[in-house]
Amino acid sequence: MYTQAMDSQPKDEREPKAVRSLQEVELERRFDAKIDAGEFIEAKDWMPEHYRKTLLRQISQHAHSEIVGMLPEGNWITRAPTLKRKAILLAKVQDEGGHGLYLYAAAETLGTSRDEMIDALHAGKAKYSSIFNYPTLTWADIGTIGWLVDGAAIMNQVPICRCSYAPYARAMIRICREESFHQRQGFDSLLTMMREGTPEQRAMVQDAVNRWWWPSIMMFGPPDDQSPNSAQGMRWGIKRVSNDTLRQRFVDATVEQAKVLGVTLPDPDLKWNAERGAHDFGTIDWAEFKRVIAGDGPCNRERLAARRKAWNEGAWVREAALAHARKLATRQEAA
Ligand code: BYC
Repeated sequence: MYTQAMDSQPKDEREPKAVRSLQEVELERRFDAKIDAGEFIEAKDWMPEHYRKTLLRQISQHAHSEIVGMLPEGNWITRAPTLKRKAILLAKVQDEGGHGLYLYAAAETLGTSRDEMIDALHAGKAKYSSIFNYPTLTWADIGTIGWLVDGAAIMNQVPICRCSYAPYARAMIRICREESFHQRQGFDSLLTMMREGTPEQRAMVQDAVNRWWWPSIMMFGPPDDQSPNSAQGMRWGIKRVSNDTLRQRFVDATVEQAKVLGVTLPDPDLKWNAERGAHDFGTIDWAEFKRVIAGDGPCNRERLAARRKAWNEGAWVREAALAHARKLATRQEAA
């Protein structure tokens, strides 16, 4: 019989089950028909084990990315140049914490607890976005993250609002609304520096763009022909648009925005191709991408150490909240 319990799963999530009952074949046929009809799957609906595990993999990675993503920007909250920028940055980092929570909650509907996901992150077993393993060296990095990293995130995440798994799609609708504010505040911060700043500030923006451009376009994941999860993810409507198509859309949109800002994107091969109706761009260093997602990027160790420290130091808060909830429940029972 179908179960959502983790301990009954085959070790390799890409491995199809060898023997299936007739009942399971029929359930899968109905599931496929729902997907083909563009219907949503809810948490209580039957789903193939591989669908559940694929979603869990993607949503937990996404949740961890939001939480780890708070760190590079959080480093600058105490050093924001004005009260206005500090308030904006605080709000943005808090939003990211909220996005992580929506996403952990969506992943929990698939049968894995938040504690299990967090343990996997802290043990170095769970992935999070490559982009958060790069350092934030100057204030211009904060604007650049908003412009490029949140810009890439929106490009990737808007199609996920139509993901076939309804709890994830609902979480993404809320997240995307906030991401567009994140992107605009980043662009606005850079525009202020470029238009009203000193030559040193303008050079700082260009330097930040030089460092963040290539990691930002890596965020969309490996090229389509080297993306092992894409075909099945697209078949199931988890992924709606391919890695390379999203990357191309992002490059095309960003080139125009870079002109408004007055910065140069650090790619001598970037040029309009009239035949394709899109920009050609240079070769991405996929060896660097693989190193970073394997744990050997500039800040991987620092990021995980910061998360583990925050988790350990927050233990007393979790214990106090649980004790308080237990006390309230006892009082309510007695009343
Ligand atoms: N970093 O077969 P593929 C944010 C992995 S949050 C690390 O194409 P898939 C933000 C991939 O997981 C940004 N790993 O996979 C937050 C797979 O490994 P596994 C996060 C990556 O799932 C705060 C392998 O490479 N956004 O934007 O079909 C502030 C092969 O890839 C990356 C999301 O998570 C990467 N960049 O497609 C500001 C969105 N790329 O799992 C901003 C949701 C690939 O087989 N996720 N890998 O071991 C997705 O849309 C998809 O999961 C991906 C990858 C496009 C990322």
